[in-house]
Amino acid sequence: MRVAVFGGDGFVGWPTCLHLSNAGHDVTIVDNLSRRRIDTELGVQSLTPMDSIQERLRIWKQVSGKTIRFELLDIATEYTRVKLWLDEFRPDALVHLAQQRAAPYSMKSDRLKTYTVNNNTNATHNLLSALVELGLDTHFIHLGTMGVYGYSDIGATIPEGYLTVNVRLDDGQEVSRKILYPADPGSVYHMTKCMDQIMFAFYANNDQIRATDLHQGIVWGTHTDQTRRHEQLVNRFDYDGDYGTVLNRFLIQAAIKHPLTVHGTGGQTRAFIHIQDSVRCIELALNNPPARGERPKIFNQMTEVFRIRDLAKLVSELSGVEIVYLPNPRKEASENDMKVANQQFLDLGLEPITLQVGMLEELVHVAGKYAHRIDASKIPAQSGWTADLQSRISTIVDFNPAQRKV
Ligand code: USQ
Repeated sequence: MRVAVFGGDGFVGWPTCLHLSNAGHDVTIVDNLSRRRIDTELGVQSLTPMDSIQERLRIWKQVSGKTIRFELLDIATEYTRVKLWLDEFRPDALVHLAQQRAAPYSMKSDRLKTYTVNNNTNATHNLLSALVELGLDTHFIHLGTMGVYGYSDIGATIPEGYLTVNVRLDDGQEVSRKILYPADPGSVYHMTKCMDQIMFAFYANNDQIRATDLHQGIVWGTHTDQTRRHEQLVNRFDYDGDYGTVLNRFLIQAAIKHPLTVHGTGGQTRAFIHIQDSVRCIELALNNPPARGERPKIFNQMTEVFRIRDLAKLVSELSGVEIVYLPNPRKEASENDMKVANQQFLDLGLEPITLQVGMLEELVHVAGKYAHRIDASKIPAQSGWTADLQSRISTIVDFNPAQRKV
């Protein structure tokens, strides 16, 4: 298939491109390289050393014999170029990952809230609008988030996108309807993913766009089968207070004997998935598109559920590093339970990598290997969800032993 991967230079995008190229698809990356710009803005860098996108693609060609093309394009602001490019490339499928994906970054300031909304919603809408205008029947695969559901415990398993509700009609009869699960975003970033869902529903209904929305949990891990093939194909790994996700942060903290930074009680329960499974799921979605006229297909792209303090305990037991419970800079429930349906991917053959199996490898072969590149001053969370919570940030930074030594 001809596949366009928008955001193919990012953490999920890069291994997705290699995975799909390896599977024989004709892949082109479209990216504005904004993730690299944000690293510079925040004064941070990936734990793993990353080459330029052109160099990465040169190495991929050398290692695999396969070509992945690259187009430097900002799909959120350059609508006309996006349309011209789509008209020329005419992909069978597109994978849309070209969005600002960090919740803390999206809550840092009014400027970054606005940037996140403008970038994420315009990116999605520009692609949808161009497909309709060009009359392309491209399968639109979007990386969404588990966070669209919120994390409140209602005592029922979170379904895959749609909730069955019974509606009492005016004449007293009851009918059953499937509706989009009520959106309950926990950050401006998550809010944009909720808005994406509405756009897919509208364009699937109005223009028969074939859309798949992948509600992904927190990704952990670094390597996939393809990124392992050469040192210069390595994936990025974020550990800073804005872009680092919780388990990857705990792993590098363990590697440098930095206390594991649990926010609040650590009673927050979240869904997780390994990066290798993430790219497999995208391929499964690619091979199983919805029919024209069907409502958007929604998958829960996650494999395991953990409470944050239990994750910290696991990493602590493995590494001997202590846990610290810090004031939570986020506005989120301090304790929640969560059960999530993910049968669709299991039925399609996904065999999940479990944390118990994969974590040790990460700790030794990634966090340990690159520990010399860690800047401990970038570890503390820097973004409060409200002005009140922002005032706790100095407590978090002061609490941080690594920071105290500086
Ligand atoms: N947390 C800690 N200590 C830390 C970092 C985080 O206790 O040092 C806690 C947070 O307070 C939160 C939980 O861990 O309760 C998860 O935080 P996270 O930074 O790992 O994940 P999150 O901000 O939710 O966002 C990440 C990705 C996002 C994706 C989302 C999936 O950045 O792109 O959509 O995970 S989900 O969480 O299921 O919505």
